[in-house]
Amino acid sequence: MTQPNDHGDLKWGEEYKPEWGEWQSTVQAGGQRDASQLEAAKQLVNGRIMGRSEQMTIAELAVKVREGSRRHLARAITLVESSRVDDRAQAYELLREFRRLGPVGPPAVRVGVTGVPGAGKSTFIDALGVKLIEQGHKVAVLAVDPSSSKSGGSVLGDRTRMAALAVSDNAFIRPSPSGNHLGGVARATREAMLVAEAAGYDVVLIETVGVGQSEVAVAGMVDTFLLVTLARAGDQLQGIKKGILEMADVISVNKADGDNEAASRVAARELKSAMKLINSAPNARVPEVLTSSSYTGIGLMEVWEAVLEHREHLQQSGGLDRRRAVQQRDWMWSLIDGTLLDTLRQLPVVRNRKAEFERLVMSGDLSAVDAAEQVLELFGANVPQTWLS
Ligand SMILES: Nc1nc2c(ncn2[C@@H]2O[C@H](COP(=O)(O)OP(=O)(O)OP(=O)(O)O)[C@@H](O)[C@H]2O)c(=O)[nH]1
Ligand SMILES: [Mg+2]
Repeated sequence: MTQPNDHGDLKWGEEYKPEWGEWQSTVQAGGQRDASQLEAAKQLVNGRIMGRSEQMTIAELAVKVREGSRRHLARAITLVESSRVDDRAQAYELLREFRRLGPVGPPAVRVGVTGVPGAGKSTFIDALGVKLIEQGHKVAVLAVDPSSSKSGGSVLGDRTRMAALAVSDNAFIRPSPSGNHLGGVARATREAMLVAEAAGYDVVLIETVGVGQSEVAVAGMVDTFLLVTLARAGDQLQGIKKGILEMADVISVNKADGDNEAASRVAARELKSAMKLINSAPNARVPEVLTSSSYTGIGLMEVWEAVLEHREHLQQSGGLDRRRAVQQRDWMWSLIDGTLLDTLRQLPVVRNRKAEFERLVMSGDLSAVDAAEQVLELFGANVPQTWLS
């Protein structure tokens, strides 16, 4: 007999590699999964995640994570990153369990770190992270980079660029989950953040690529957005979309060392003036613009102070609670959107006829409106009866 929570019951999905969706729906050819299978799935953590020799329930896994076991933390994050149907059900159960157990401490400080490739984000996080650990913090480093699965470079890069942090017991570094679908990568990172916080990590730093869309996703998870930029002429405005400048809560002109030091200060001053123009509304908070070097360490803690000040300001004004409330609301909708879309696209009746519909629309034999209507009718007639459980 296979494990009750094994994937074997999902015959139609076995060789199917999701093209768009990151996590598979709970739909299968004949309808929904058996209720007893679902219950079993919630109880014993998938052997594939835990290793066959260790059997443990989701509730036990939650306790181990909260006790600070790194091995269980890594397993729990592997679970939430998985896109398999059975893993998704367990991942949501794990998050429910954390919620039932209540917070481990005050809310973690969540910071998004963005900037063009090569701006020095990883090196900055490494150097800053070591200092924060010296202050007694536990630091989790996560990443949102939907391109990382294509290049494969970022995994290697993060591990080697964060060498000092990587050896610390109070740091946990997780490269971007793979997948070229931003929604799925962002979902996995958000859930990994919740797992790390349950394990007592009180600082979460999320590195992202600085090209636009990923920042919007990360802004939906963090309290403060830090933009790491460079002094090289025009760099601070080139390559960084204006929208990202508008999102930044704190900016640091990085690599302010050696020959670059003076130019960095000039660039910071110029950027400060530019930011005043961008945030010209009477009560707008103009982001702090500082300089930093991960090589000399100069300016790192000042940047961190500015991050904390921004957060403090948010907290005082009630903005932090509001921001987090809005993030919860948006998370709900992104779970609904993502699940609906993935379910629709993975529904066998839709998948089997996808090519046919596309051909008819492209040849002009069927209008886009009529085709959409028919696909949605197929969906309506075959909706599953369970979703996230
Ligand atoms: N001079 C100087 N060089 C730095 C500093 N920080 C990083 N670098 C160098 O800049 C290069 C890129 O650093 P990373 O930390 O990998 O930059 P990143 O922004 O994380 O890059 P991606 O993850 O590829 O987007 C590396 O060669 C670093 O050694 C710094 O403070 N001063
Ligand atoms: Mg990096």
